[in-house]
Amino acid sequence: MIDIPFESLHALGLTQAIASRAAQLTAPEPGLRLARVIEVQRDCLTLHDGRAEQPARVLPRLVQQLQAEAQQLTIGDWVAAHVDAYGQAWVVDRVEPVTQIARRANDGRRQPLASNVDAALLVMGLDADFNARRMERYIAMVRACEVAPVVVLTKLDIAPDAQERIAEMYRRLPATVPVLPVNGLSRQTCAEIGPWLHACQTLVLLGSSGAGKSTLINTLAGAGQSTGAVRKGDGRGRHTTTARSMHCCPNGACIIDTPGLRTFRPDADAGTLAATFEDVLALARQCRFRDCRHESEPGCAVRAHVDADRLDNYKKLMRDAQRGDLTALERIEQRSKWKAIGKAGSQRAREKRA
Ligand SMILES: Nc1nc2c(ncn2[C@@H]2O[C@H](COP(=O)(O)OP(=O)(O)O)[C@@H](O)[C@H]2O)c(=O)[nH]1
Ligand SMILES: [Mg+2]
Ligand SMILES: [Zn+2]
Repeated sequence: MIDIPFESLHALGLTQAIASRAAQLTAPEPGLRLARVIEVQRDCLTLHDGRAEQPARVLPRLVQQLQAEAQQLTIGDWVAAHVDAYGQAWVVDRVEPVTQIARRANDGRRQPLASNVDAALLVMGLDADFNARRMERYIAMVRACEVAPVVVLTKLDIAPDAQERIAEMYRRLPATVPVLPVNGLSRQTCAEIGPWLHACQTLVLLGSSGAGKSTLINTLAGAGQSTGAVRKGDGRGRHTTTARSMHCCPNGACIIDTPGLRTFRPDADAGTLAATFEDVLALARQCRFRDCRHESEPGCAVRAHVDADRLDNYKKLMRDAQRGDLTALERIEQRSKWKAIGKAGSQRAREKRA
């Protein structure tokens, strides 16, 4: 049986759903405790079991088992751990995550970013970082993982084009996605993001490097007393930008900081991604033709109402996802086909010039 001190783990975001999954773990080791992964470094994890944090290693058997399932321990995971005779903590099993945000690496491998999160704060600067297409990809990525997106636009106080950019975001995104323009350095931001910071909620911050993620954490977690469960946001200074770490807010929410995330491919099939563009899907039902591709067909409700650049981005995401669905062999075939077309093209260009 695994020891689950619900009261002390509650501050780390333990929910009833996780607790009942944990109770079903059948690891044979005695003296197991439930703990949460609060920090991930290259080859070491930090766990918190409600009493203290502790560096831990992962049993090779578990590493292999997870690899076989294209999985990997990540920040926010709940694990069963025990301490050996030398005082070394070992992760022996993992509770299957309720949600997990993942992307696909360039080689096609699945890369988990954070587990057991309720909402994702998608952080983007209103300065040169601003890019509506990238924000739409973030939204698609987290919605495909059944995590609620909250758009946080930082640097409201210093970006000269802030009002235009905020308006563009409102125009493009469906009304169901909250958009919060903030000055990440101001205490006022705690009140604006407050509704998403309930006790027992776990949030993850995603956005490119320099967007203001660590600044937000400092403002949200640093404002007030540390609960003692997880270190305060300003805990160890700069390392938070190179590794993933979890921080506690005064009102009980847990926030996960991640290093810069700029380019990525969502880990979802085209159908799932399409569903995250709810405005496009809803309007598509009103197109005159049932198989409308929203290109030049007459009576297209999507083209009439959706921002043109948003629609282009939607189509691009669908193409990318379909490419992602191909097998490795199909991808090679497709690449050589494109190569051949490219070659023929430059041949023609040469002939033209000659
Ligand atoms: N004026 C202003 N500066 C900000 C704001 N948010 C972040 N910054 C600054 O932008 C820089 C990068 O922020 P940081 O939180 O380290 O970005 P991260 O890489 O996403 O963690 C820092 O110098 C912050 O002080 C904001 O809302 N207003
Ligand atoms: Mg940072
Ligand atoms: Zn259409």
